Order: sequence, then C-alpha cells, then structure tokens
Amino acid sequence: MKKLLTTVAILWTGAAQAEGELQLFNWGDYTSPELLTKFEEETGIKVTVTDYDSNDTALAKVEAGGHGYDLVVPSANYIPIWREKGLIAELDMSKLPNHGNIAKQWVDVPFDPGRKFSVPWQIGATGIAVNSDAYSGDINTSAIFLDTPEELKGKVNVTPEMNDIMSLALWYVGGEPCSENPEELKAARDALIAAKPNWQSMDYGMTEKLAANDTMASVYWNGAVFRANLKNDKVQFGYPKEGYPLFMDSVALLSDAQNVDEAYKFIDFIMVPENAALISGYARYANGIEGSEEFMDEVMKTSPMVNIPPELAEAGEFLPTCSAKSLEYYTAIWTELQK
Ligand code: N2P
Repeated sequence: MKKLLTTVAILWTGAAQAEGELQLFNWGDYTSPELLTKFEEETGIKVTVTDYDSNDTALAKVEAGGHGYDLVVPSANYIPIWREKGLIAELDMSKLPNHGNIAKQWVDVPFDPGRKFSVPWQIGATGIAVNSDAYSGDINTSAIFLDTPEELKGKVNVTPEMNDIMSLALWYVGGEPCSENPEELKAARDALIAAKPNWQSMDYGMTEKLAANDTMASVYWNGAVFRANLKNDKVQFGYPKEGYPLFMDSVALLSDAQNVDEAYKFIDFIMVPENAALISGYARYANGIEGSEEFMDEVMKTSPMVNIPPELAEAGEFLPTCSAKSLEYYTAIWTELQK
C-alpha cells in the first residue's frame, strides 16, 4: 500500500501543473514533435500547430482575423510588416528569463533591434536542390530554374515564397532585391515568365519528394534539402553565385493571442540551448541560441548544407523589407506568374 501511495504521489507531482493550450502558426514541417512533447511534459500545455507555406499566406490569414493563433514565425524581412500593422505585440521581458541566451549577433538585428518583438527560431539560406543522378553540371546557380538545363526540364519545383523567388530572379538579371527600377523588374519578370513552362510545380512541401526522386530539382531551403540528403545522398544543395537570400525566421506573439501566459512559456522554452537544439535537429537549420551547438549531432556541425562554404558565402544576403512601391511590382509579377 505504501508503495502504491508513493507511486501515486510521484505521478501526481509529475503531472502537468499549468494545464492549458497554445496555438502555434508555423511553416509546414518546421516544428520538432520532440520539442512539443518535451514542452507539454514540462508545462502541461498542449501545443496545436497549424501550417502555412509562405510569409504572404500567413500574413493574409492573420490579417483577415478570427484565426485563433497565439504565435507566428515570420521571416526577418516580414517582421517590420507585422509590426507596422499592429499584428504582433511587444514582448514583456520580465516573462522571458532566457532572453539573454540569444546569441549576441542576433540581438540587435535591423528587423527588430533589441529583440523586443521576436526571438530566433531558425536561420538558413534559400538555394537550389538538385538530384545529381538527373544533372551533373554546376548547381550553384539560379540558371537551374531560370534557364533550366535540358536534363531538368519539366522536373523543377519552385517554392511559393514571393520574396525569395523575386530576389533570386532580380539577382540573376543583374538587379537587386526590392528593386523599384522598372527595367530590372521587367527583366526579372521576363526571366520568370519564360522559365515557367520548364517547371514541374510551385509547391511548398518538397523534402519527401526530393528524397523519393519524385522531384529532381527545386528552389528550396538548405535545412529541408539537408533532410532529404540524409535519406538520399543524391540530393545536393546549390548556393546561387548570382545572389541568394539568407533568412532568419523568428517567433512573435500575436496581438490578439488568447493564450498569452502559455505563449510566454513557449517563447522562453525555445531559448533554452537544449531545446533550440531540438528545433535544429528536426528541421536541420542553424538557430540563434548561444550554446545550442553542443547539443546537436555531428552532421549539423560539419555539413556544407548547414554551414555555408566560405567561397559561396559572399553571394548570400538577408533580404531587406521592400518598399510599398516595389511590393506593388512584386505582386503584379507574382500574380501573372500564378496564371
Ligand atoms: C522549410 C521552411 C523554411 C522556411 N520547411 C523558410 N523561411
């Protein structure tokens, strides 16, 4: 009897103290299930994840209202937009004892100086996945999707992330991201429209398809390509020499969040190095939390798909937040491209 009582007592104290729920709105296949289980075990808070496939769809859904989400994970170039629209709330630092774990270089970032509105989730690069069985030429180039080599025609996927694709196309034609120059924009538009007949699809979820040889090439993100590569070593990642986007996706608290206390607990939880390592261990991107590397497996520290080779690093750039004028051009071109 005594033994039974002790067991019950252990179960009782080990059980969730702060029951609750949390609604996380995040990019598809980007959240470690292990992280969620650990969070639930430690706090009793159950996290529901809803997926999105681009910054623009996430923004549109939240702007429309009635969404019920507490946290969102926009890319750096979108954080100022969410903030200006009043969609994300300033963080109460007194509720975030782990805020000091953000690595120094990721605190005073141009998109959120002092990290008052967002904390790091994952960091990576937008480049090109190519299956080396299908194509053996140079893959460090946007020509793979903009001047598709014969072998890859009809086999290339392009992700539905407008800013990534517009930036790659602008660099490719000799322009710059967020251009307001009509000639540059027209050149980018022409390159995209001419290239599209050679594409297979414009979809988000490519990791499994790349691993299974269902898609032979894709504009895609390094971590997801690394995951495919770990299952199928023919899947390689190219960093376009003409220029490619670096991204940093960060977690922000929605202004109309219903589960605010739970949201703070989660934000603080992901800044624990061991927990940040779980995030990276699943989606295979770097993160911005000091000391998380020591909890990661060896391949994360050595793979060129996480650690950009120095000779290819120079062409990578964090995307700026485009002006309204340039976004008008972007949207017009993007809309035409979807037809
Ligand atoms: C990949 C998600 C990448 C997000 N599944 C790119 N900002």
